[in-house]
Amino acid sequence: MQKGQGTDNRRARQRALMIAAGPDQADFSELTELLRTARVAVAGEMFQRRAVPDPDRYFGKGKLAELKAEIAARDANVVVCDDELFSRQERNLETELGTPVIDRTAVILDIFADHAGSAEGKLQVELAQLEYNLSRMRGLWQHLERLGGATGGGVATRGPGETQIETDRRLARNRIADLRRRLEGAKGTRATMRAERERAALPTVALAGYTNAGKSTLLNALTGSEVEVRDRLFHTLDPATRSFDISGRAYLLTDTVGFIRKLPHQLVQAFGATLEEALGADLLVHVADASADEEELRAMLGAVDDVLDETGAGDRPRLLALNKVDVLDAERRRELTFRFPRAVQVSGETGEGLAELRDAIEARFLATLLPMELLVPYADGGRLSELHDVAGDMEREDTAEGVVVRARVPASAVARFERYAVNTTNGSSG
Ligand SMILES: Nc1nc2c(ncn2[C@@H]2O[C@H](COP(=O)(O)OP(=O)(O)OP(=O)(O)O)[C@@H](O)[C@H]2O)c(=O)[nH]1
Ligand SMILES: [Mg+2]
Repeated sequence: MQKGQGTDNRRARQRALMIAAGPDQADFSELTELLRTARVAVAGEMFQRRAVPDPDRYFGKGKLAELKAEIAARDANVVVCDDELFSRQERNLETELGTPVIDRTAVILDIFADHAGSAEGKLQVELAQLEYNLSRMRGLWQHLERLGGATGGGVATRGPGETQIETDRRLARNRIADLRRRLEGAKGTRATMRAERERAALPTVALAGYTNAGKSTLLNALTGSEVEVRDRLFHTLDPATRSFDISGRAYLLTDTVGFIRKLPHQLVQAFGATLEEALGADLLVHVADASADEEELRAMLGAVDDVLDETGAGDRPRLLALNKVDVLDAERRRELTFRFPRAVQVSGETGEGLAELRDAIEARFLATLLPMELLVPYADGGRLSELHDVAGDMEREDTAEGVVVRARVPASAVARFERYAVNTTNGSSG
């Protein structure tokens, strides 16, 4: 997965000083991980306690002088802020410090750009980066330069060329429109693939969760496949779908991009279509890293819920899988059982709890079937075998108008049979 040697050397030369401001002491561990993933060295950190960051300079005046001294003392050559900065804050900071300043969003976008594999993933990341740059009045030249990968810093830093900004903005808007059109096209292809899957009538399960929670590891453990697993953030960007069996019924399982706190909204938007597609599954398995401490676990669960809500998947039937329990002692496991009584404790690494996870997936899936009563005219008799494929066993009765059937239909297939419905009751549970 190594990029060119040049990329690594360039990144290795970047030494970041991390900054944050807010009412509570910042935890820099996640930003450290993000920078590690982006292959940027960490030279130090600085936090200022204040109710809200300064709207013009992020830090207060005095703290800025301190920061400047720290940059020199630690031999840092880039400042990375753990919040998304206004472009005004970023510009002023760069002027006062004489060092490139980037924010958390830029780092995440950079990692996504580096990890995107599929053609669609690349388009999505490019769209997100352009919108981010456009909103910060950065030039397109810089964007193109980064795509070419020839020069520039490891993570995107501002350069000269501000004078060209207007032309660039127009070019950027054209490029954005072009990317949107191409992504629409990709969406059409996916819709066709989904229609095929629906005809195949397989129930779908999607793994969602915080980055590095172990989604790909679980996908591999459940399906016996070999999706790549790495201890780095946002390793998986493109949904990977595999099939597996529970009690003789085949399911499709999809691995999705990881979430993170303060996930850049440009990315949520750009990945919206693929996420929507994956998260429209019959069941979402929310995978969480249970080896995290209590506070971190709560924050990660909340961040995932937020993104699920944002993508409109908040109301899908959901199952919580607490992963990595192999590293927990009995007491912590009991605490987790008490706090999350409906969750399954599992380890993708050791295979512990996988049987329970399969049972829970099956039980949840069966509970999402909607009981339907249909009247299928004899002329449409062919639809009955189609229904049988999706619904399994069903009761049928021949009447003068046609066949009356009572069946339990997967939510994803309801639309296909709705026009025959005579008496549908909504029996789903969440
Ligand atoms: N101890 C332990 N480690 C695990 C377990 N599952 C995954 N890991 C480790 O956690 C790290 C991340 O695993 P992945 O499966 O790549 O996580 P992911 O959720 O797919 O991550 P992204 O694709 O980056 O969002 C790897 O180093 C795994 O080896 C587990 O059950 N126990
Ligand atoms: Mg993954």
